[in-house]
Amino acid sequence: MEIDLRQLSRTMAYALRHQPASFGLILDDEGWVSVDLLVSALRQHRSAWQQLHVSDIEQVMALPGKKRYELRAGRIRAYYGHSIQQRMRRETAVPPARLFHGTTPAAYKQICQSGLLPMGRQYVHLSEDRETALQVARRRTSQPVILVVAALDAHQAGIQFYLGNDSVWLADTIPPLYLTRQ
Ligand code: HQG
Repeated sequence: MEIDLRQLSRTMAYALRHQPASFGLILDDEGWVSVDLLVSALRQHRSAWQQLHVSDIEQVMALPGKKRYELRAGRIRAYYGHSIQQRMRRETAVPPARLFHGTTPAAYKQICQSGLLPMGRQYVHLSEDRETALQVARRRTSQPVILVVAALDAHQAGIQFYLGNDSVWLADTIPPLYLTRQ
């Protein structure tokens, strides 16, 4: 049976970002898990996936668009997006001068008060370019609000930034002082 790769990608996100325990998986402190164990868990998850193979996961990873998963030396992890309680350790890095965050008008009002918070995830998610931030915001609103983050200034003031993937950065809470609406 043909495997729906988008559905597979969504389920991989549940297993690798949100609910590993419900797939019988334990992530290490950087989010890695054996890809063979993930394949076994996914085979049991859906009857249409009984023949699932690691090549299907590789096809998900080769889909155009966001790079969500990293597969290396027999292990796989999500680059970003985690919501499980166990905090995933990410590599810290010096950010570029400016990063972007796309949000909704309602969230923006809150953000002006309390800054950018991780909310349901472990880290604040930032984009390298404005266009990506716009797409992130459009998931939730037809009236995107784009914030420019003075990332290097924030970093120099002691706020940690972490590598996500090539275009997504992760950070701890960012106070309003470093945010400008564009
Ligand atoms: C907002 C997707 C109220 C924040 C995307 C956002 C991204 C506040 C929402 C990745 C707030 C959290 C992450 C505050 C922030 N008060 N609201 N103080 N601070 N917010 O989904 O950045 O498709 O957890 O603006 O492309 O939207 O899943 O974060 O609107 O890269 O791979 O709270 O998820 O990638 O929402 O998206 P999210 P996000 P995937």
